Amino acid sequence: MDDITPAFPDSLLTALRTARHVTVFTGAGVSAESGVPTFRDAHTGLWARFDATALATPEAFEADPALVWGWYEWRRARVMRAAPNPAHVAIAALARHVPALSLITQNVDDLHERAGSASVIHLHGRLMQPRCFRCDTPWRYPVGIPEEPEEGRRIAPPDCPRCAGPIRPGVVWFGEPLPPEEWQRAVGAAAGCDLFITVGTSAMVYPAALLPEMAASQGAKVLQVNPQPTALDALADWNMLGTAGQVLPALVTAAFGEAFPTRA
Ligand code: BJW
Ligand code: ZN
Repeated sequence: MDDITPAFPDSLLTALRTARHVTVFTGAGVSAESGVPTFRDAHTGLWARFDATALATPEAFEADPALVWGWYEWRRARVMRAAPNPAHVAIAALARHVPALSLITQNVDDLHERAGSASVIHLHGRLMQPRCFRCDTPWRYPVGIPEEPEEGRRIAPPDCPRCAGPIRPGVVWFGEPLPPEEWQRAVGAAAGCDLFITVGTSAMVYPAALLPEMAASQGAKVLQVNPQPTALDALADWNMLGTAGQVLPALVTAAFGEAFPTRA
């Protein structure tokens, strides 16, 4: 097998070893190697096959709740069958090596938590925490992993036990505000860190995409981990071109000597 261990500049390793507060900011790319599709990657991204405006807005849910609920049930079934990958594991491990680590994710899956990360800031909500579309009452899924419905299957959402309104996925759709407490925590983590690591995001969705700029403007160094160029290339002090599952475990090993199981 080819040696794909990336080489890291000394300046990056020093920045990581001496950082007092590291903030990690993740997007869909961190879960790609777990088999969870990204949004904007050509061919494999969700938006290559589905129309965002027909699925990820409150208007879309009002117009066709069963289409939207069915799509999220398909995604929930996939996430529940997925496992954290070496990138999630390395981020959880990094928290044990630095004095303080904040983890901000745009992802609605729970793979960071399942890898052992605590206090994850979920900017775009959580797939596993649905609530009523009308009265906001939280709703619980039945226990167990659902059958994976075929793509595009309509499934009527459950009724709210309190007001009989439709239950909606617990995610933030376009045009909706981010959860205010999570946003405030994210702004604090960006402004207060000395190293900001952005992983697997195209940085095209706002206001989340402002966070790397906020960190840089407060003096933090910025590391980007992504196999493709993004809007953040010019801002980042280091661009590690590679997948999260390759780069992050190798980085933690290079900086702190913690070894990770190699993949078959
Ligand atoms: C790998 C990899 C591997 C692949 N390893 N990497 C300013 C200007 C213009 C527009 C706006 C603006 N401010 C707000 C807006 C509107 C809008 C917006 O940003 N639109 C833009 C698209 C232009 N924003 C909003 O509407 C937000 N709300 C808002 O602003 O509210 C204001 C308000 C205030 C008060 C009252 C009312 C309103 C809400 C945004 C919500 C976004 N929601 C989604 C869907 C969530 C639910 C769901 O999951 O279905 O969140 S959209 C989607 O994009 C999802 C993601 O979290 C988000 C970001 O995507 P991400 O993670 O970057 O994924 P990709 O696919 O784009 O990129 C993947 C990357 O991984 C790529 O770079 C790959 O190369 C890389 N990769 N494999 C490492 N193995
Ligand atoms: Zn209700």
